[in-house]
Amino acid sequence: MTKLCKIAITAALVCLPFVTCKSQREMKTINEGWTFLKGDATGASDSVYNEKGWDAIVIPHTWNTDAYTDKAYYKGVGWYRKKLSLSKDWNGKQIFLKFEAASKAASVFVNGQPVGEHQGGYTAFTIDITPYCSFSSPNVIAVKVDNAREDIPPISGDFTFFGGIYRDVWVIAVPKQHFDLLNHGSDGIFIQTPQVSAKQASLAIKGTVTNDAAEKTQLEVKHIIYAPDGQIAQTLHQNIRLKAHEQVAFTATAKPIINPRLWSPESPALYRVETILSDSKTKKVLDRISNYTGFRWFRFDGNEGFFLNGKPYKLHGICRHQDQKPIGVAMSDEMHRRDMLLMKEMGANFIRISHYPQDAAILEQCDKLGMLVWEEIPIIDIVPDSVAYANTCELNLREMIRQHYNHPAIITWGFMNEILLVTQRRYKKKIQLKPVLDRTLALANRLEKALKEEDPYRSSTMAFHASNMYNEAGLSGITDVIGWNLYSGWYGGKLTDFEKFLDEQHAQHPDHPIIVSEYGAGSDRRLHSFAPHNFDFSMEYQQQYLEHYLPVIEERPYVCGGTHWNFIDFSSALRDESMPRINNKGLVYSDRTPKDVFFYYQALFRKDIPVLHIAARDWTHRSGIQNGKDPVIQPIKIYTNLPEAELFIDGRSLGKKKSENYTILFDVPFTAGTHFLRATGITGNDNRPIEDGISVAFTPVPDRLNNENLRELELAVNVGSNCFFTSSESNLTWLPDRPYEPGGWGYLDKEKKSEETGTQTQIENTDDNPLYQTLRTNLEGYRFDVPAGEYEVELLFADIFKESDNLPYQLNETLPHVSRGNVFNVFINRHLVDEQLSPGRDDGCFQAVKKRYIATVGNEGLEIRFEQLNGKSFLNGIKLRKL
Ligand code: GCB
Ligand code: CA
Repeated sequence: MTKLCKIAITAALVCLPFVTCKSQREMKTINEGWTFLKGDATGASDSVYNEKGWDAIVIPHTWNTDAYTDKAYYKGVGWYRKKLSLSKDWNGKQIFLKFEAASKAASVFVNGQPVGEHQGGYTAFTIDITPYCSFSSPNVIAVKVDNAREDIPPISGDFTFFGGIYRDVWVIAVPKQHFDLLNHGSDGIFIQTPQVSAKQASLAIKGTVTNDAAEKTQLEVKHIIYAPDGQIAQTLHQNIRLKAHEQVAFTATAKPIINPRLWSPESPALYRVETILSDSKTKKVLDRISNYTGFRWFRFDGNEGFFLNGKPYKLHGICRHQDQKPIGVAMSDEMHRRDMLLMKEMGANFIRISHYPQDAAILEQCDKLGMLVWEEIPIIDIVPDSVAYANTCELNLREMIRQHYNHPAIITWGFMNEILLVTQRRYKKKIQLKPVLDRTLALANRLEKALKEEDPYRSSTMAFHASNMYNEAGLSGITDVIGWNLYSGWYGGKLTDFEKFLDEQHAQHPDHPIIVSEYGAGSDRRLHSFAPHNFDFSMEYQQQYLEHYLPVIEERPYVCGGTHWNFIDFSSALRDESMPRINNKGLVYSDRTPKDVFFYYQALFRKDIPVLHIAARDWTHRSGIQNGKDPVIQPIKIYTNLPEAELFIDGRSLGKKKSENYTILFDVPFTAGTHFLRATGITGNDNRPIEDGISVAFTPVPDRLNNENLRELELAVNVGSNCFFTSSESNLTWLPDRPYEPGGWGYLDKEKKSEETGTQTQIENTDDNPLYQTLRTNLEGYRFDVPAGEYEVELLFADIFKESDNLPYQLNETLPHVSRGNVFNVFINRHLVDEQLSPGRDDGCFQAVKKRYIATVGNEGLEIRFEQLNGKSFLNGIKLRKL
């Protein structure tokens, strides 16, 4: 629901019980009863057209749920049609259609006539359709939408450019005299609060009145300012004369509001401004708009950080994309609101609405919940050599600002994200780079100017990647605030390079206010490690990474704050990695279930509630290698903002421990079976006991294999990886790889020639990507000291050795898979079981290949050996089962 809908409700309430609302603005959603065709079709805009083969759909709708499976998701044209009957009472009124978003471009037809066009997939647009309407028969609305346009941002980026009409569609009827509805998709009323202090606040209301009638008219504009408690604080009047078909702008300035209730994340007090248009003579109300506003002041400081209402504030932020698997961006307002509630619950006070303007429901929630906002338009990676593109950028920027102008939550507007990333990759030579830098700088300056023209009262922000070229090129001097997207310890470098970079930047440009506008690490619930490292996608590495980053941001006064990348696991069709098509840096999974690390943030961000969370939800079905009958010791982490906590397993205390950096680690002894973990603590303020509990199932894997423990065992090893991998298809856990020791099992590497390696490229033919993406090369073999008997041996292969660029995200189509000809013989206990095996040659590179062999074993144990014939030998996984 948008703010506009509330107006309709208010109007209805005010008019009860007289039921004479006719004269006022009426609006309703028209999301139902549409038909859709993926593709272009001649005649689809006509009023008479055979819709055979079209799908019946409702809005919100996207045609790109294919982006969760196909890298080459559909980009092109889609058509929507709907029959719309208009009430006879509306005859004589002005009729508008409002689309909250159609991605990327839309052409709208009413009864076969073109009525309007829009460029930009993330901003709303409104069209006056009055001259084309019929009040006696249904009107045919046809909309052609196109998400392939390259003259409209975004044209590059690590997310899916979903196509479709994916936000609400409204029909609006107003009397001939009304507030301007055609101002860049805004509601035409702009509220400013240029000067605010604890003592007093100024408030001005700007707008435009339109007379669509053929007669002159005399009107009155009244503004009623309601305090947060609902009491009228002030009423302002203005008289306006309009000639036939005239538009007149107005400004109303309120008397200073004394001792205003301030808006803040802790106390988001909202004032409401009702703007009413009525006929001076008859006093009949013609139009009415209601807007929330709030009083706050803020500043970004290069040395001291961010201040709100005079107080220093760390911006505890997150970035948010707008999709949810499997429905894509066709999300309901309730779903958007749920996300905001979750972020608030986590304790965030800031959101970077990235990389594009989002649903009105989001902004409305930001105001109400007290979430400061940076909102931006999607100019990403590179500026193309296109005048049309630059023009659309400016249009979309102005639209965003006008549409969301009245939200007190918004403190800064943004444009451009990592705009030199692809620029640098594509143009290596200075002579090639120069024209691109020139046009990037020109566009940035143009947008900054437009931004300040639109809104002199808010800041501007750009987000950069870790390159000094932004300083050298002069880009960092343009906006008020600089965002650094920093991934040291993820895409490369060490974790500590993060603070090094920040401190260097600050020393170089102490006057630049800095936000850490992105930082994050991928995580996949199927992967766990006690020795995590970057790019292993283990839940544990993400935790380790964030546990390093967050204190760095907290402890540096000059850092205004950070916006974690990303709140959700989101759709990025071009991305491969452990979960192809998904960027899994979320603090919550796609379905919004929090990851354990969510509670690290909550523990750190929230001072108002006790947080005590056993961080084992991401891994409730564990396994580990057991020596004899000894319990298996595994670390269990607690996230808490309490000074200390106690952990129990099956009622037995493991002691009390103090927290450090909002975490406590316990060594927990696990034996086979399901165990109950319980954590307890005492809150500091009121001495209240609190607790958390969770069941963990544990399946030990024997270190020494014998007839007894092999009976039910499926011994599976994730070769070449430090990670446990649990297949979501079979639930089987593949253990981290290890070297052979006499009496046990592991890989053979007498000459120390073998290497762990891996790829981020998707492996075809499997859902178990991470298992195949990690491997060991040049290994001699694998050995299991098993008793005599018959065994099934399974070997997993995927040849990953082809020319490939290891970009963080692939921006071009994948290169052809060229096998370099890795050929080897495979022996089991000296029997040649596979001669000249070459998974790459036979099945193609990046293909999962699974080979099973039956082996009869005597007293010598079981040994698999590889003999390299050409290139290298490799193994991605191994599994053993006694028959
Ligand atoms: C970035 C981009 C963002 C990506 C993110 C990532 O720097 O701004 O769009 O999704 O990194 O996960 O790589
Ligand atoms: Ca592996």
